Amino acid sequence: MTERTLVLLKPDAVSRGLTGEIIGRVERKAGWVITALELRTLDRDTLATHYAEHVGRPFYEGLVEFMSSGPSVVLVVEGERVIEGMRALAGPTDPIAAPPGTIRGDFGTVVRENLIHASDSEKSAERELEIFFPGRYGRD
Ligand code: IDP
Ligand code: MG
Repeated sequence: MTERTLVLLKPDAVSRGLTGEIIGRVERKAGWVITALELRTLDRDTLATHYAEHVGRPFYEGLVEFMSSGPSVVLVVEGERVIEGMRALAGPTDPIAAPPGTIRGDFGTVVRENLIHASDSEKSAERELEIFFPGRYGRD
């Protein structure tokens, strides 16, 4: 089934010069298409909405500090089972537990600076696309 997902290449991926490497992996998945791509520094309000489920958790302040510390690359990716597929490409949240071959497993060490965000469900994708591109992807 063709789907659409919201992907963020986090500030560590941008500052370490890994965006080309990561975008290349997305582009090489057959049939997947990048339909939006933008360098954007995320503000606290946007992050509070995006990470609403984590507000108040012990790691939340550090997460927002990190996520607003420099530009991210905001992407929309479309294609066959792309929501599940992007999560698989990214790997589990903890980069040390993430298998080699995944983006987090290949390039990360600490949980906070794990390089990439990808929507975790159809519902999250719809919600997050509206946060980052309001009005653009409303129900057809
Ligand atoms: P996900 O990005 O794999 O969906 P979530 O649990 O939704 O993981 O957490 C969102 C982000 O918050 C993670 O990608 C990571 O950057 C950060 N994070 C999650 N748990 C921790 C933690 O225990 N310490 C520090 N940062 C964390
Ligand atoms: Mg999550």
